[in-house]
Amino acid sequence: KPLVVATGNLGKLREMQAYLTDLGWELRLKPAELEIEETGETFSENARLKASQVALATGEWAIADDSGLEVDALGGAPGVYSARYGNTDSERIERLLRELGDNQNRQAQFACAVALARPDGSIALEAEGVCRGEILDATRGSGGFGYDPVFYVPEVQQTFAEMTPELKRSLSHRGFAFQALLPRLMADN
Ligand code: ITT
Repeated sequence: KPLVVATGNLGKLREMQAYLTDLGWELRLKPAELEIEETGETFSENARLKASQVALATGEWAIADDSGLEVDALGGAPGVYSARYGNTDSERIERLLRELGDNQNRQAQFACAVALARPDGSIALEAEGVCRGEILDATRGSGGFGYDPVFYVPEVQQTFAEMTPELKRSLSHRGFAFQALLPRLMADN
């Protein structure tokens, strides 16, 4: 059956599609004119809000992802405001590096909440995932999107932007959220 992937972010869309292929859903894009205001204070509130409203507006099942970067030395900022930290990816990265300055504590994590809504807007499933890492002081790599070039994962000695899409999927915040959601997505629907 049809499933609307409720995101306007192309980098995110590409990753979400990779998790959702071959599950028996017929994936659809969110109508571009449909903009949902993210009024929630948590990733999971915002994911539920986007999934519900897109489901209601389209009359189809919808899946949404709300995610962001939480930097320890910045008290968890930009967090749910990660998309609103600047107008472009490079503006957002510049602001992040400026705010962090020469702070020695570079610890951070990416967090992701995913929610699946029924056509009536009710939430059928949700899951969350986290990936710990460090903020570099300059960009490395050209893959991925968003803050990927400055987010370094010590275990594999690569930034998200240096990883293959497969590697990023196996250890990212979005990867863990989808790994938790997928078995239930297949079993329940
Ligand atoms: P939608 O709400 O339409 O899905 P958005 O970009 O506004 O798109 P969010 O509100 O969830 O999405 O904001 C998440 C921001 O966090 C996003 O703009 C990226 O800058 C960043 N982000 C999330 N996941 C990321 C990842 O895997 N790699 C790099 N940056 C990421």
